[in-house]
Amino acid sequence: MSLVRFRPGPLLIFYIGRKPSNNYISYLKFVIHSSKKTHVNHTQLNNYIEGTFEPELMFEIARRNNISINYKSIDELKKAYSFNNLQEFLDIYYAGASVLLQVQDFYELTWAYLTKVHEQNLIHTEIFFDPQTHTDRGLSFDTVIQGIRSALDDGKEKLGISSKLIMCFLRHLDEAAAFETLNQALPYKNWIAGVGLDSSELGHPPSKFQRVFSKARDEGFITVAHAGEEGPAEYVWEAINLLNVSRIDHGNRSLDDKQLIKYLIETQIPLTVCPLSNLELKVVNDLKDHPLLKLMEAGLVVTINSDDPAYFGGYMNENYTQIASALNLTKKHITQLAKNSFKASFLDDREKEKLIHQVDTYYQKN
Ligand code: ES4
Repeated sequence: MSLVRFRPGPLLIFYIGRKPSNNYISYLKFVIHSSKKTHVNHTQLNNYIEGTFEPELMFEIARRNNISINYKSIDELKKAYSFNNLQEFLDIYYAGASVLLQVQDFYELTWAYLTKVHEQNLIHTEIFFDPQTHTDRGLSFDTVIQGIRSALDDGKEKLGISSKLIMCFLRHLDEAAAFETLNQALPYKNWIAGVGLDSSELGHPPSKFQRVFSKARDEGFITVAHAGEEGPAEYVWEAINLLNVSRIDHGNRSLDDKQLIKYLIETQIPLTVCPLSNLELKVVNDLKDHPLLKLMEAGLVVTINSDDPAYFGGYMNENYTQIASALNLTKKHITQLAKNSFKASFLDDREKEKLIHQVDTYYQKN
């Protein structure tokens, strides 16, 4: 994303070339579109690799694998991207992912994402992947991770994009299945920075996965979890107290609980917020009602992310421009969001400081 984009997770780069006006929209457009000669960075932390599956690539891979898609054309498929809630989206998202069969398919999916975010000047991405979506169809864990990993290696080498992988457990499945997935991941421990929790939130509280997260932490994984996207603030407490998470994915519903907000401010546990996802999944009815600014002004560490950009109509740039416009964000807010994205990342402290300093310098000069 010139500001950078992706679900999971990635980091954002601002380009500096000429002075923007004081108006926030020109500032943001400037950040996004100006010359590539100098830049400030940004990262994205809540981005699903399976959620970057653009319809064109989906049809191509389906054809190659002799799998028929339930939609006659790309346009027909795109028309189906209209959701009333998280579950309606997940049904179509899992169906889309089911055309991925070979290592090469996972490679192409990931590489397509990386080249796209490279155009938006992303320099770092922290990406979710859902192994159970694939192993439940008979694929091996190895097939999935080899394809993703080798594209990420090429992304580093050829595009200069660094990355971290976060493996999510599907919370609509049971604890035993999550343990099995964790065991499958152990031989690939060096490739996976953390574990997360995703899929249908309501009725599947974090407490269901307390023991598997405990084992994951013992094995050295960082932990994160989706909480308070559709579920109650209580689920955010559970993610913090029972799963020991370093970040909350979404967390919108935290605002329902004053004590929780106080705690999130004190501890500076970040929230990875996804404006266009929230709009498309009817978590909010209008971006003007989005809680992002309230959360920021209260002093929480809030970041902007794109979640499943191929399904929700936008990568990072689109998330930034649309939320900035809806909430009248100022240059100061936008700069704070970029700095938060580094602060909340799993980069090491020296790297974070360097990147935050670049954002500050950019802000002062522009
Ligand atoms: C997801 Cl937006 C969202 N929430 C929960 N689980 C997911 N898996 C893919 N996208």
